[in-house]
Amino acid sequence: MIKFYGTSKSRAARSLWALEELGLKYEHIPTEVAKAKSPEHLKINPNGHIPALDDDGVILCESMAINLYLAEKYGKNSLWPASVEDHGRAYQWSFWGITELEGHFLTLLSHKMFLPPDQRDEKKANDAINALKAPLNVLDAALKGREYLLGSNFTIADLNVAGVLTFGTYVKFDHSATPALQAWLGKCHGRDAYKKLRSIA
Ligand SMILES: N[C@@H](CCC(=O)N[C@@H](CS)C(=O)NCC(=O)O)C(=O)O
Repeated sequence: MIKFYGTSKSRAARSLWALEELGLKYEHIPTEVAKAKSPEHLKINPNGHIPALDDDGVILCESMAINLYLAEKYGKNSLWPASVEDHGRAYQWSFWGITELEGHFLTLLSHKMFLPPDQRDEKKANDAINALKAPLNVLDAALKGREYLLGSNFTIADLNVAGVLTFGTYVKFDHSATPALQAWLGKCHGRDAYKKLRSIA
């Protein structure tokens, strides 16, 4: 039995997306960000964060690790690529998403919507937008002339990177300067499993 902890209004969204893509049955415990450090949740993830997964006693934290695990275990004919070389590329893009993009998006969101208005700094928001230009151009170049990051199929590499780019949707991030990225992101976010997240706590 799979138990999943975390809400769709957090980084847990990307793992809920993976669970939905894979069509897995799971018990959803919608632990909110504010409850991530509760004594009950610390027993599941001692770091005090969401998401967390309990797959029949295999307890994992870290959204990217959860997704790569789920894809490899349950997605051999769907999200998980066939070759070892493409496993390497899936790891690369997943880690790239959280190291090259995520921090800048969080800074942007903090100064556009999370912080109380009097603590928001427009310059920090603009610096984050500028810092995102180089990695987003890298992604755009990688997507030119191909449907998805690893070729013609949507895989966990796409889900993990598009999952990080979900942050941008909160502030209607303008991707028009990177058309290949924009077209690819539209396809990823147009998937039924992604759209289902709206109806999940
Ligand atoms: N690297 C972790 C980050 C997890 C994380 O920081 N989650 C936030 C919610 S988006 C959280 O639990 N915050 C609550 C807290 O730190 O108290 C992952 O990707 O799973």
